[in-house]
Amino acid sequence: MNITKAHINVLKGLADDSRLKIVLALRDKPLNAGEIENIIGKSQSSTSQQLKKMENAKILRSKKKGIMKYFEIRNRQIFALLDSLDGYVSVISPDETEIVGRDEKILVLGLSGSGKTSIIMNLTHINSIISEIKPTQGLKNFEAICKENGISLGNKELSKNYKNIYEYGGSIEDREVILSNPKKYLLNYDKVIFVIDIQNREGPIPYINAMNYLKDIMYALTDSQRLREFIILLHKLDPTLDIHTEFSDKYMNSKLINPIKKAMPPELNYRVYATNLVTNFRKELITRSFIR
Ligand SMILES: Nc1nc2c(ncn2[C@@H]2O[C@H](COP(=O)(O)OP(=O)(O)O)[C@@H](O)[C@H]2O)c(=O)[nH]1
Ligand SMILES: [Mg+2]
Repeated sequence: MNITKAHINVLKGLADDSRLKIVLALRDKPLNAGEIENIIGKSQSSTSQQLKKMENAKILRSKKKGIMKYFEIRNRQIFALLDSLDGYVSVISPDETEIVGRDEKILVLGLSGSGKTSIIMNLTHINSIISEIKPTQGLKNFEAICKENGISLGNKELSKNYKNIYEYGGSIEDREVILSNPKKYLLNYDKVIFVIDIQNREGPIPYINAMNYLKDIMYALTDSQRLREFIILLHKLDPTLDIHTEFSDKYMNSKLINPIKKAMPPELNYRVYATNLVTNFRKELITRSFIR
């Protein structure tokens, strides 16, 4: 590799949480400055400054449509670069889960008992007696979950992030609500995390309820591509499990990972991780979708 100014400019152009957020927001379609402003939650002047920098770094370009100016990604190779970065980060810092920037809204979904609340607690650095928490019903903001269960919100710096983490309960009633209007319940978030309890195999066909829920969500969403980031956690992959039997790679591939790949629409950007809380939220990347 010959190191040129262009190499440095691209890296500098990306090295900021707002600018990274802008790149991800432009993945699906061009946006105008006002729309970008809303997404990154910054002022008009700060947004236009960032956009200028990114145009100069040749990451974005703008186009006039009538009186509106739209911004778009200059070359989609940038997503291959970001995906490599993401893979690299998940290898070198698998435990780094603290989210930079305060505006990203995250929704955690999955069947009841899959481990959603426990994962959120762990991501937000709250260790508590998790088994005492009653099943989450309906939509809960994490701050509300904490209040209800008398859990300390920790230091103020982190507590700002808690406000942006939401959990939707996994009961049949709750699932019906979500599926009745997925646009309303799912597209409002920057990141949707779907949790599958790999220890709960539910009857003759393994993982049938979790897979049906996942498929229903994907089916309900096919006419829209605005799910920005979708992450599936194959959760409770505890280190004590017998990896030679139902938890072997081969079994997990045929019963879970391949069915997931089949269920996902080809245009959706998603990643699948194996996780457990026994080793303090260890996550290991299993598969990711192709870059468009
Ligand atoms: N073995 C194991 N149990 C877990 C793990 N994570 C959560 N649990 C347990 O799973 C149960 C359900 O967790 P909860 O967070 O309430 O699930 P939710 O209904 O999806 O919010 C609790 O008893 C947790 O202690 C894990 O990684 N391994
Ligand atoms: Mg819960």
